[in-house]
Amino acid sequence: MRKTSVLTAALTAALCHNAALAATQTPLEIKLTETVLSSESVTKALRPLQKKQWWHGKVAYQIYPRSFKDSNGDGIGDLKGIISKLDYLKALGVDIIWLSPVYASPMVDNGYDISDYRKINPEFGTMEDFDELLAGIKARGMHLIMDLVINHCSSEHALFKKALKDPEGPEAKYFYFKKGQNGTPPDNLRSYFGGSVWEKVPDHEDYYYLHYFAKEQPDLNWYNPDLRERIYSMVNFWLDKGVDGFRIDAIMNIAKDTTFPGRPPDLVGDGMADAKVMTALHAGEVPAMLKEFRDRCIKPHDALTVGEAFGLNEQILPEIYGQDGIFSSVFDFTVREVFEKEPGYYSYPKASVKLYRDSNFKGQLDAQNTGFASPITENHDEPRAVSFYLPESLQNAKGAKALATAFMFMRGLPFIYQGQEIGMTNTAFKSMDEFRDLVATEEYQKALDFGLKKDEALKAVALNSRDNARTPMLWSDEKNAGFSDAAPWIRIHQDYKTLNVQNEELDPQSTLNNYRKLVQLRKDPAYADLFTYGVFIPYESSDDSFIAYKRKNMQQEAVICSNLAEHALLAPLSGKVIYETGGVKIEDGKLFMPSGSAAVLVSDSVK
Ligand code: TEU
Ligand code: CA
Repeated sequence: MRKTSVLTAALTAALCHNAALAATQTPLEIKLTETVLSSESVTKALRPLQKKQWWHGKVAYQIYPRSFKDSNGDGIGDLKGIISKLDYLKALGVDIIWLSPVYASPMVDNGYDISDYRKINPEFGTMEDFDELLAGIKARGMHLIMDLVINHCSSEHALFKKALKDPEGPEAKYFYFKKGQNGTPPDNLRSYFGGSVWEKVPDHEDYYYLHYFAKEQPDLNWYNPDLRERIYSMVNFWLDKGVDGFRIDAIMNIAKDTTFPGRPPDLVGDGMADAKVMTALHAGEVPAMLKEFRDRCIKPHDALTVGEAFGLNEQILPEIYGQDGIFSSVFDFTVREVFEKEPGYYSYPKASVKLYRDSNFKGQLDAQNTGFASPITENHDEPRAVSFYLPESLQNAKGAKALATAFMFMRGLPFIYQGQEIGMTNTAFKSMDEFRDLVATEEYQKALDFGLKKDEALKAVALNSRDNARTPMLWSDEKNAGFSDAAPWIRIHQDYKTLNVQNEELDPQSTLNNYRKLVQLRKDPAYADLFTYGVFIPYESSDDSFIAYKRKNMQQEAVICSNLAEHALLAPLSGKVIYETGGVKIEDGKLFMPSGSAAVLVSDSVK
C-alpha cells in the first residue's frame, strides 16, 4: 500500500463512512499548477480569428460502414443499416456524421481503394439508399461529411487499368509511371504498408508505378491539371447532392519530388526510407496545391473539410487550417505521431495516460494559436483508447467515462468514433486468422523479422491492430451482437453479452448515457460559447495520470479533471460541480477523486 500521511488518512476516514472503502481509496494529495499562457497566445485564441462557421460548437461522429449495422443479413454493414440507427445518433447529440468510404471498391483496404468515385459499392447499397441516408440525416438536423480519398485510387479504377496497359500513354499521366534503373525501382522509398513504393508493371517490366500505400492503391498525379479537373468535378458532384463536406484522406502525401531522388536509408536496415519522411519534407507545398480545389469546390458550397494531415510542422499550420487556411480543420494527431514514426508495432512505446495527456495538451496549445483542430481519441486506424492508454484496472466503463470527460471539452470539433460512446475495448484476437486488415499481416511479419517469437508478435498485433476499431458495433446481447443475422465479416468482440447499446440504454450510469450528458453539456447554451471558443489552459500535475485543464473566456471558466490513476486523489480544485462521474466529492474546499472519476467545475471568470 501507498505511504500516506496521518493527516491524509484521517481525512479519508472522515470522507468515507465505509472503512473497507477507505482502505482502498486513501487519497494521495496532489499539486496542480495552472500553465501561464503568454498574453499573445490568449489574444490569438480569443480573437475573433474564426468568423463563426456553421460547424463551430458541433459534435461529430465517425461511422465505419462495414462494421456499423447490417440490414440485409450478409454479415456486412450497409447504408440501410446506418439509416436504421440515425435516431440513435441523434439521441447521442451528434451533429455531423463522417462516413468512411462507401464508393465502389474492390475493398483491398476496406474502401480506401476506390475504383469508381461516383458509384456506391453494392455491398453497402445503392445510390438511392445513399440519397435516403442523406435525406434522413438532414431531416434530423444533422450533417454528412464523406471520406475523400484522392491521394490514390484503386488499381481497379478504369483509368489505371488503361494506364497499366500503356505506361507511356495518356492515362499513365494521371499516375506516376517511371522506368527503373538496372532492375531496381526508381527510388528507395518504403510504402506505408511495407515494401517498396514501386511496383513493376506487368508486361512492361522496365516500368514501375508508384503506390505510397498498398500496391492496389496507385498514387494520383496531382501535378497533372487534367487529373485535378476530374477531381474538382467529382467533388462538386457530391457537394451538389447536398453533402456538407469531407474528411480528406492521407492528403499531405500528394506533394512529391517528381524527380524521385529517394532518401538516405533509415535504421530499419533494408536500404529504404519511409515515404512519410518525404511527405513531411514537402508538407509546405500542399496549401498552394490545394488552393484551386478549395476555391472551386469547398468555398462555393461553404463545405467543411477536415484534413487527415500527418507530418505537419508549426510553421505551416496557419496555411493549413488558419483563418485563410486550406482546410476548415485537421485532426489532432499529436499523440498518434508518437507511434506512427516507429518502424512497426513491435517497436511502439507503451501508451499511457501521461502520453495521452501531454500530447493532447501540446496539440491543443498549438491548435489554439492557429484555428480549430479536431480532437480525436479513436478512429478506424487505432486501437480502442480504453485498452490502449488506461491502466488495467480502468479498462472498463469507469475508465471509459473518466477518459470521455477529458476528451469531450477540448477545444475544436471533437470526433467520437463508433463504439467509443459505449466504451468498447480492444477485441481479444487469439490468432492471426482472426484479423482482416492487410496491415495486421504485414506487421506480424515485420515483428517476426525483427526477432520476436510468434506469440510476442501476435501480442503486438493484437494490441495495436486497426481491426480493434473495426469489429462490429455492439448493439445488443443477441446473436452477433445485434449487428447482423449472419456471421459477420470480422469476429465479434468477446464482451458483447454485457457490453452493448441495449444494456447501456437501461443504465443511467452507463458510458453511453454519460457520453450523452457530456455532449449535451458541451452544447448547453449556458456554456456553449465557453466550450467552443474558450481558451484552453492545461494544468501541470504532480500525478502523471491526472488530467486537468481549464476552459476560459471573458465571463466564465470551467475546470475539467479526470483521475485516471489507479488510486484516489485529492486535488486542490473547487467550483460548482456541473458534471461528475465515479464518486467525486468536494471536501474542505478540495476535490476527492476516486480512481476512474472525473468532474467539470465552473465559476465566473476572475477578470
Ligand atoms: O490513413 C493514412 C495513414 O497515414 C496511415 O499511416 C495510417 O495511419 C495507417 O492506418 C496506420 O496503420 C488513411 C486511412 O485512414 C487508412 O484507413 C487508409 O488505410 C490509408 O489512409 C490509405 O488510404
Ligand atoms: Ca449488408
